[in-house]
Amino acid sequence: MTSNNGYLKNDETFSTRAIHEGNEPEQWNSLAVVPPISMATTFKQDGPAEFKFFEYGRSGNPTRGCLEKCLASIENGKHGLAFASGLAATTTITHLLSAGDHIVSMDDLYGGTNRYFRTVASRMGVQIDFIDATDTKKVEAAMKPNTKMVWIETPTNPTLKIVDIAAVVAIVKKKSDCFLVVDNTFMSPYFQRPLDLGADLVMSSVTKYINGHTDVIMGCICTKRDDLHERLRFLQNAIGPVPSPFDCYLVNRSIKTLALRMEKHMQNGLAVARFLENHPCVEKVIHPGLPSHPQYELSKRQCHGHSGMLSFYIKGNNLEVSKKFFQKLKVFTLAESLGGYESLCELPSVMTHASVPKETRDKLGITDGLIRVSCGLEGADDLIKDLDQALRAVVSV
Ligand code: P1T
Repeated sequence: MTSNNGYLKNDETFSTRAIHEGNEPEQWNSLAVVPPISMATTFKQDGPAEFKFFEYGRSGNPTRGCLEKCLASIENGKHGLAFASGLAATTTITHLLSAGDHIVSMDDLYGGTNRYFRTVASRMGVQIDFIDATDTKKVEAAMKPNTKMVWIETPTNPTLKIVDIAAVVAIVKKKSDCFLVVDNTFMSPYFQRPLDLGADLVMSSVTKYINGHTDVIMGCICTKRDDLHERLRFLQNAIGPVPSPFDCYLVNRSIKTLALRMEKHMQNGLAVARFLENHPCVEKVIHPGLPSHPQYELSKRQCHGHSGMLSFYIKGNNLEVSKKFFQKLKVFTLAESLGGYESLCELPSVMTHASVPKETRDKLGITDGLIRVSCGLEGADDLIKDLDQALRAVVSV
């Protein structure tokens, strides 16, 4: 399947790999076409410390093994690791560092990642600078002799800024003891594959598009690098934030339809964004697939398309108007999270990004009038009608 609209051509084998990699029937005595859910927490050993495949459920599990292989393949990686949440994956990556090391990260990040770096990792003796990585000169300027990790999120949550991944790769590669992580949650590997652009690690909140059914919390890390993988697999077992075999089964099942879902998320997201851009009750729409987005051309160069995410400023730009707007919605649900089959919207300033310091929120434009929208898989016309009636009910034109 290829994306249209002039984006980077997509990989025709994506769905084939999503369906077959790690799912080979020959790996089971039963020749099961669908990987069985293996709930065992431990595995019989031939002799003390002698085992063929698995030892103990935290260090490895057959159902998780299938999923990790499949995740690695759809990210064009060599290795994949699954975690109990996106933040568990983030925490584990940060454990690659030691006290005294320095991280270059972004001012515009998912609120939970910002909170983790600022209030948890910083207390372990790791120094972190939060910069505007959309200006790659600022990334270069922030690098210090002890910088060991650069962490970017693109598009950013919730203001959908785009970072030039290849340009940041070029900066990080100048320092042999530093690695680059890209949080790919908003795009899914269907629309953006940072490892192909030279990133060392790609991290995703699987909770979002990859699972897509709003019923699993999970994270993953994929890489082409053997050294980083070996250390991360050690940390996955040594720290212990692993997902349940049942959740691994559900996610492996969801990945089979990822390409189809993403194409529809893109269609709906663009239809809604174009509609809102001309709406009298809307001040401004942010969607990287609109020519009005400042990084429209960059997104075409580095992505294969766009997800169902957009943000907009409601006229009036205040908490009272935003609150009333949410009450009027009938198809969209007011809730945190994104990337599921159902359409959601939320107010980042008091929900997903409430933990970000107010001065940072103000600088980034995360105001009480900024509404984040995750377009699901419903009919585009129904989504548009719902937003239109709610906007007209609360904003006088
Ligand atoms: O929720 P969890 O699976 O732990 O993933 C954390 C995370 C990491 N990175 C990004 C870009 C994210 O958006 C998230 C989670 N985000 C939400 C819950 C949200 O509503 O934005």
